[in-house]
Amino acid sequence: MERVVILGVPMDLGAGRRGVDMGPSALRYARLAEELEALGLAVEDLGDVRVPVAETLRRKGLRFGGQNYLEEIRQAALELKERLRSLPEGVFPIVLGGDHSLSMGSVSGVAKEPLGVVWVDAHADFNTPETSPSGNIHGMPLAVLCGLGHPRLTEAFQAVDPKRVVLVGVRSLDPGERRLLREMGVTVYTMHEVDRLGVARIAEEVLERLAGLPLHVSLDADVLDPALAPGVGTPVPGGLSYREAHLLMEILAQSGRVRSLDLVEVNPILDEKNRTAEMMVGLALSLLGKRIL
Ligand code: B3U
Ligand code: MN
Ligand code: MN
Repeated sequence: MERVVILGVPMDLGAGRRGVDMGPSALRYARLAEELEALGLAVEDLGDVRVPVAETLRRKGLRFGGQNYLEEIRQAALELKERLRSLPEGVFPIVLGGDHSLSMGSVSGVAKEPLGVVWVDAHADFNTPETSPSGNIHGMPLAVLCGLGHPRLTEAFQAVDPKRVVLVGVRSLDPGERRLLREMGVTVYTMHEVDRLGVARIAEEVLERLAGLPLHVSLDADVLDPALAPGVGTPVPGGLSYREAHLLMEILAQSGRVRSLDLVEVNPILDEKNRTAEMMVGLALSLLGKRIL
């Protein structure tokens, strides 16, 4: 039986607004562990990584957001990295966020060997402190993983070859990000390609481009259409439909190469009756092999 480990990161310090720190609770409340067990998987919930409470960090003159909490975010992501490093071989970790800056820790934690990263997101999270319009660190983790950004972050978390990174579902890019993505040779499937090619073709191409590599999937709830997933901090219209998102997960699952998953950016304060968390749990199940027939 495949073993799954759940690890929460109740962190919103990288985001521009409060609330995604409650994401791990919402995903657990949406019965993630129970539903995985119903699939026949052995599930262990290891609880949460320690993250400082924003209210206790408030310092004179420093507002929430931006790069004010860079050291605190670094520390939480480092703890996540170490905990993932110490997991036994063959366990499938699911990391619950939390804002997307935690993926600096998740991807570098699972990247003991070369791996492919499938970053499913409305945004590219490829800003650096120089290109970022907001300064928010959840807009930077993929750049950091590829070696670009604040040295305090890149020295701890650089872990992937940008040629082995694929973005899917993108529809909001900052000008500097667009340039960096091109320069680094990251493959980007925007919503334009989703509409033109369809998710099935894109999923096949992703598997082909990352051929032979184990895969990490980093799933940002804001890739989904906001009508379907209103519980996110930075909604962008025109996202993936229910069927597109599930089909993408199902085809990736069929490859048998997915080794780890992040479920991030669920904001229960902005959600309606936990439907965004429930949607994310459904997608995790599809990625872990749930079939209709
Ligand atoms: N690109 C913008 C917006 C953003 C990125 N990631 C999220 N929002 N969730 C930025 O702030 O870097
Ligand atoms: Mn993101
Ligand atoms: Mn996003």
